[in-house]
Amino acid sequence: MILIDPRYVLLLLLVMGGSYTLLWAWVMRSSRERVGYEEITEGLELLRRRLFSVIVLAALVVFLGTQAILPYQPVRDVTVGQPAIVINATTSQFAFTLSNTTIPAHVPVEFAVTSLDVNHGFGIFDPDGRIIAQTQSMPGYTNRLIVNFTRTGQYRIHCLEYCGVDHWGMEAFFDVV
Ligand SMILES: [Cu+2]
Repeated sequence: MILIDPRYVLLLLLVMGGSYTLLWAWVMRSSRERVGYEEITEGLELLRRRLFSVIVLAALVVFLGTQAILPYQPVRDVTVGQPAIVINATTSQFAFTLSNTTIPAHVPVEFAVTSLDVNHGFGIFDPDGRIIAQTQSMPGYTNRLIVNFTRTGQYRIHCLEYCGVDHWGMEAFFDVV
């Protein structure tokens, strides 16, 4: 798994934002001069068409070149097995209700997830805070999420679908023993 330090992301955003601001400052400064329309567009049409071709070609190469390394198939090939226990998980604004909050490790566990009101997310985070499984929680429908916990500890469930004003605080905990 690739984890990027959030400080590098912030630095990247600052560099991008700074470059963009400088570019617009330059555009604002240079827009004071009056130049004829033809003078500006002359030669630009050809450049624009060539650039467009290069971008389309590059996108096509990246799209086709990365088909063989897409991570979906290895995930689809994994078989978790018949669940040993079923945990009923019900969501409502803004809480999770679990039929059991102490869950055994090393056996397939099924979460039967449904909602009493609107759509919610059901994301399971391991003791290090990394998401390991998720599904949607929908009214009138039960989604079955089967997980085999290989580590003991306290896990957290967090809503991953914006469901209202207190969405940010919608979480629950369970222990894998
Ligand atoms: Cu939510």
